Amino acid sequence: MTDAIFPSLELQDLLRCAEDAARAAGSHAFEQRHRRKEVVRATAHDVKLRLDLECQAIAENVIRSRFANHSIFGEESGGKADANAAVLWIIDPIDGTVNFHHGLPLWCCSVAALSGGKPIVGVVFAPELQECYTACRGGKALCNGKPISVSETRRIQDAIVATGIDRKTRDLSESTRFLKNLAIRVQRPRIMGSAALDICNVASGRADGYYESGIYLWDAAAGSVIVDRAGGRSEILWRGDDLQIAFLATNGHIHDELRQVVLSTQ
Ligand code: LIP
Repeated sequence: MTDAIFPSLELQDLLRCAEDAARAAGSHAFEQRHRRKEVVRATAHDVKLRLDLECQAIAENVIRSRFANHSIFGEESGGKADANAAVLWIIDPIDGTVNFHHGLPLWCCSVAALSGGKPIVGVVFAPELQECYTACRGGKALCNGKPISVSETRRIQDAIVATGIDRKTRDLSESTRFLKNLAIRVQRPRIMGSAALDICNVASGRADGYYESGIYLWDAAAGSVIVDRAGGRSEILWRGDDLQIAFLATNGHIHDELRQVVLSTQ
């Protein structure tokens, strides 16, 4: 499928740029992982690392060097994203920061390009897993260059569903109620600590669904293209005015049922 605004040639340029940015930033975090305890700011349930800031700057520089007139917004940017930009790049320099900070390998760098508010290119690079997920509108979802696809799981009772706890308390009780409802219905719920990787796990068929409330667009934008192009379904179920979202991604088969579990929890 080609696109009137972004012919496939240009989409490939955006995709290459997203991959180079994610690989450059992720590799920096990996090479400098001995500095994972360098904290700029800590709150009760979160940390801001010096490497978060460095990795965002690295990803931004890669993008700026090729697309000087595009808008860029990242987890570390502050202020507001330019929603009207023809192309808006969204970066999460280290998704799964707390995992990274503790030395757990489940973290990644996530880079997406949006057009008209919709993600059209997504790359998720997980250096310690040596996995790089890529996809663009109209193309195939790949992991390390090989096509991936969502699982065939059709019944929610056979599903692994990943989630997370909304630490910024849009409604913490909603997250815990959802976890309880989920545990009753699925084979196993999982909390693994990186939204972008959770979504890629759905895309590659390792998990069957993912839902989390209170994450941000930068956690899910790249993953949403990847899971959609892997044959799955994704949607934003709630949107705040500061890019905070509630996000659902599935293999498609369990989508409506899992959405029902979410809605029955609210
Ligand atoms: C984190 C996620 C994690 C989620 C947290 C947070 P960060 O991103 O990916 O899975 O539960 O709410 O958003 O802060 O490490 O980039």
